[in-house]
Amino acid sequence: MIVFSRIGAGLAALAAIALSAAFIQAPAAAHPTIDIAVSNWKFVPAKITIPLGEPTTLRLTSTQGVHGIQSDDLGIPQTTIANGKTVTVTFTPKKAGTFIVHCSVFCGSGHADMTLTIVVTDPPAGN
Ligand SMILES: [Cu+2]
Repeated sequence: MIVFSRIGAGLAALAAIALSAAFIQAPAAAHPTIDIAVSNWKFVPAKITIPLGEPTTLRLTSTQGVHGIQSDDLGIPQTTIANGKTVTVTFTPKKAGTFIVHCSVFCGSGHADMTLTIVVTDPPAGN
């Protein structure tokens, strides 16, 4: 009987995790999400513009090869994008400017030139 009740508790915990995951996904749509296709050896689009101080979500899908992004300046943690997978990363830029983000996972001959340019714009006065 003890074993059965433990299994029951385990299932309840799993159900709770599944429910909270469903709730976490809903608000993610509230701020801008930018889709980026990743392949050998490019990010498409190669340049994006985002507002200063606003949470931004990048949804990166690799259609070829394993790649990554990471930026200390922008607060993007090391994020690996496996072949055929989609990963999302959310960050809030704290500095305006143009940031060249290199692919952060060695991916072959085009790796050194594989960059994503992120332009962070200060919102116009009055906004
Ligand atoms: Cu690379």
